[in-house]
Amino acid sequence: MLNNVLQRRRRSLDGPWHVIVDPYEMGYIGILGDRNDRGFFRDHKPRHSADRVEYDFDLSPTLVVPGDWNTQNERLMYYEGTVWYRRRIMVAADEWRGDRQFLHIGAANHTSRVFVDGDELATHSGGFGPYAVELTGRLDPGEHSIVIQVDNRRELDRIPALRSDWWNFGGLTRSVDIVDVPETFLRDAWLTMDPSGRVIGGTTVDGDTGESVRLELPGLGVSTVVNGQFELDIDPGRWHPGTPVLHDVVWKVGNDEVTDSVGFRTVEVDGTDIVVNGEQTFLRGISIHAEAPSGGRRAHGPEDAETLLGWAVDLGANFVRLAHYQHDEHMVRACDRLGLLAWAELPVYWGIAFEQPEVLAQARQQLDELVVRDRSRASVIFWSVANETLPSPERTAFLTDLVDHARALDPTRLVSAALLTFPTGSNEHIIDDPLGAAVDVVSINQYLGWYYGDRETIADNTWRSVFGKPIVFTEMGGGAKAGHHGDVDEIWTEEFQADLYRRHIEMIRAGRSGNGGEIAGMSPWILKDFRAPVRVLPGIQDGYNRKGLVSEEGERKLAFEVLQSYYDEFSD
Ligand code: GCB
Repeated sequence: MLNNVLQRRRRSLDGPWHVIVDPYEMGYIGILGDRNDRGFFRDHKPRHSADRVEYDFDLSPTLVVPGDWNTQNERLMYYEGTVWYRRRIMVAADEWRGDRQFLHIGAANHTSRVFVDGDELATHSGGFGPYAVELTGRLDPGEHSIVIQVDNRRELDRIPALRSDWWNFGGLTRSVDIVDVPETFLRDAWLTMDPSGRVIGGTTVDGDTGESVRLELPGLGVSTVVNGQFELDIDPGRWHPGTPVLHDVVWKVGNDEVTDSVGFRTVEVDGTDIVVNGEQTFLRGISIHAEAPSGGRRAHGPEDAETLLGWAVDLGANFVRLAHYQHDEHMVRACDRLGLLAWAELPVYWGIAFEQPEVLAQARQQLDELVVRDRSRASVIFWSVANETLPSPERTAFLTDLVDHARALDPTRLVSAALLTFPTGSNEHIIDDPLGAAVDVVSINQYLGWYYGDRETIADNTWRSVFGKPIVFTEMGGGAKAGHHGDVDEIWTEEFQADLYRRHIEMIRAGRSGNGGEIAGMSPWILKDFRAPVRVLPGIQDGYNRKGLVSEEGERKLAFEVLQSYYDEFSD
């Protein structure tokens, strides 16, 4: 674990890497089982005319990092397996200012192994979490080989598992850097506000743990020594959705210094209300996948984040659901700047092997990485541990464990999971999924008028839970192909989708918390059309889930305006 990486001195390894596609994984075991000679991670190449080396990174094609491999090479669009990435770096005599270096990988989907100069150093599971590998002592002046094996196979015991309604983009999908730090440095340093308005924080020092940590918030006149978990006696102005206030923060230990920009707000639940900074706040949201504003590739970096979230701001949203996995750190940092509340989620999605303890360990590890990376972000108000999981004793025990784990890591935020709902044959819906007892907010995905139920009578539906907690519709909606116009009854037209939104909004208006109901927010499905191999209808879907309010190239559909005019009714 190494957080605040974007604020640190680092050498970027972004750009082209040579790659070898290896569906049979021979590069790991060696063609004769002689991995130490012939494994690709050795980064050899034929050096003379009789040399028996059967691979050569230098002559192999390149892929750009960060980026998925699927959209960079047509032949890899559907590829699921191993790709070997190789980058050679020249280290100058005066390259490093610090004593220690770490290779930091923003995300590698799904399982990856790191090799430096032929030595295997680390394995990491989980396609959306960051990790760091210490390279201290390995990067002396001269040339070095960095090889990363990335494998995106879908497996029953992975998270996510075998099926999902999004593209299984493989590769080094986020930035790769070498982070340069002093002998003693801050692995982790965070600040946040708890529901009672206390500013709390924590630090983890690596190196000389006897060194004291200084925390400065110059704008608030704070300069103090802190250690481990602490509380600050200050009353900062509040970060609020729509009016975000961020404070400069400086952390120092020994020769290490790292900066941050942090906002403070409270979030809690009061009966069926969600309360932010003491104000009942209806979540006017939209769900977002990590797919770029254009080109149908995996999103990464600050520009993609600004564009996607800019659309959410135009929509009048105060909330975004970052579905269905951990998004890029740039997304939550942009939410902080733009004043958007955010829901952060783990890819515990359809068909997880809940009975396997190793799978639970993997989920906990992904949760650790997410919380450690993002717990200073005022925008993030939810940790979501799952999406659409079929109730069973094993599933509820597994997810309750994760809920408890999230609270133990961070007691200041709300914990939830997007629950499945089923057609009931009636307009009255009572949510009694046992997981509702464990979470703070009962979040549900429902597709009235799309997968089931009568479109004309959507507005007559009522929603309650047996838990007396806020209900948030984490999904609702339906598909339309941008530019496809027709009658409201004609499926896939923009008119049909817009009508669906109008009717859902009518239902939500009547069922809102504070208005006789329990609905405290919504994040319809979804901002933008996104790639999904299960969406095969020719001429309409062509490999895209069409429930976006904008097309895969950003053209707005009619439903965008429908939702926008509802969100415009809110005065804040
Ligand atoms: C869902 C899933 C989401 C799908 C969506 C759909 O319930 O949570 O991942 O993409 O429905 O379009 O069916």
